[in-house]
Amino acid sequence: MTVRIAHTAAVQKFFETASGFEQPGGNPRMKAIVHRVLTDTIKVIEDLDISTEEFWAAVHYLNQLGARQEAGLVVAGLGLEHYLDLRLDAEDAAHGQLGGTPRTIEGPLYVAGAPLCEGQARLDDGRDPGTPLFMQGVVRDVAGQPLAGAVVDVWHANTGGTYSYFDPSQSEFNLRRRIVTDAEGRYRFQSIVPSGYGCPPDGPTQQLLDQLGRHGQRPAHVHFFISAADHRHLTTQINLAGDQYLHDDFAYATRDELIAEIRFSEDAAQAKAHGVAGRFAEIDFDFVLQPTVEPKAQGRRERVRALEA
Ligand code: MBD
Ligand code: FE
Repeated sequence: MTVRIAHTAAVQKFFETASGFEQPGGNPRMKAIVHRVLTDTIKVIEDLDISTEEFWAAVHYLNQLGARQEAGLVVAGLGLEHYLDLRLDAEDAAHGQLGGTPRTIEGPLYVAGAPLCEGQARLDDGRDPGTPLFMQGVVRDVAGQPLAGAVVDVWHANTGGTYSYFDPSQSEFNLRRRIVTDAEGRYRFQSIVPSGYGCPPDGPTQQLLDQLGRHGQRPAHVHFFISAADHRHLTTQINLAGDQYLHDDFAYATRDELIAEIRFSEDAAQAKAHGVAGRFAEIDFDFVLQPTVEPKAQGRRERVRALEA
């Protein structure tokens, strides 16, 4: 049986002191959060009879997560980032804010400031031998009206499942663009068909997933931030139909409305019309934004992101 002291007045008082409750300075919100985390932590230690060795292994694990920049990865893998979406969905439902393309997680691999293009863009630098992909669609409001001048900020992995910037072997902003929709609300781009993502096999996230008996794979997917004046910012992704991990995503981002059909073709005339030779792929996907008058809701949520000013 584990020895219990967390509930005693002396220990409770001690963690109030450690949380700065007796100090006039500091941030009351941070004091409240730290106090709750500390008292819940010691409760976990006692309830699960955490050994001293397990405690120090956890401290070492946090150091490894930081050293490998994987804190954002492990929160996706443990479902916490998806939980934030579920919580926002519930909040929207409570406010009757329904309709539009569903949100899903941003993930840890966005880079701000990708080149801005009008109506259409080429995302790949021509160095990845992947299958050419032609994706297009319309950004609309909930009444079905096209939104001209909306920004489609798109990013995805290469055929190795890695992202430019985080993979320094790729060129700057490879597979990342911001596309402004045309007068008909239309965006289109040429890229390459991405591969699914796998957690670094030697990293701390995969190490933990191994302990849970889980894999660290995502289906092939394409990320989007969609924004337009007087509309709510949308963070979402499409996940590609047919992928073996479509309904077994380690980050739980797949939603039924976000599954995109991908058409592969070897039609020579169509390939020529696209300006490519041989096999290519096409995806059509429209986005629908909810209205808002709130300026803050029109931008992405604050988060430390690569190259964000
Ligand atoms: C990804 O590409 C991703 O989208 C998420 C959510 C986590 C890890 C890698
Ligand atoms: Fe991703």
